[in-house]
Amino acid sequence: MPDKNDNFEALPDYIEYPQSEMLQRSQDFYAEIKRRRTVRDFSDRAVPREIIENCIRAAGTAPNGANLQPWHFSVVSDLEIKRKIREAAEENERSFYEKQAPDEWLEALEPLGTDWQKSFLETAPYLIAIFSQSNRLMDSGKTVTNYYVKESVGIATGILINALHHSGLATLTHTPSPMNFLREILERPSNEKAFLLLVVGYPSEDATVPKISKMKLEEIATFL
Ligand code: IYR
Repeated sequence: MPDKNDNFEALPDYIEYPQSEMLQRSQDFYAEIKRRRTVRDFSDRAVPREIIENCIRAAGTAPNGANLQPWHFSVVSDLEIKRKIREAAEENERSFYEKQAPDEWLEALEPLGTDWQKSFLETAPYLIAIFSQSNRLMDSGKTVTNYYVKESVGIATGILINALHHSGLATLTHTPSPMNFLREILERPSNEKAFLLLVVGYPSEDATVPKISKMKLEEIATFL
């Protein structure tokens, strides 16, 4: 292979599978990911921290703008901090459900059975608050701008949810609105903005989920 320059190396870990195996792998992956459900009933059973660490390592491999990796994952297991997050989230959610939310939005939420009460924020063993970084202060003292921040953090979050599911954990993508309180409670710097709060743990034994379906391939894709 011709040398490009010293910044490049041969693609290190690519594996080409025979086509029959590719087909099998794509089917297996779909079967695995389609079992993922957003859960709101969590058990308080402990989860080894190393599993969470590995899943965040996986999230950190996400493709992102200029490889500036504009994210921070704040992992909360401390009960006192979880309680503070629950209190602040419930205060906001209460006003969302009782005052701010337009009827159309409440109607859209109806099938999910959500309300302002968020006891899972204390029950689940981990809350992972995901922050996006609009810029970063480098060791040199220079501030660099990050690019495609929402896209990058969204992709990393998707990989994180996938990794946690693959490990056997249930998640809830919780979006308290507004979420500024997370930056304050978790003492994150001013260049960071809370992106979402992932609730992580085992589902409770009596966990239920809404009967919903996903759109068919023909409804979500066109092939030209
Ligand atoms: N943030 C609120 C409301 C909510 C909004 C959407 I869009 C959902 O898919 C689910 C809930 C809450 O977390 O209850």
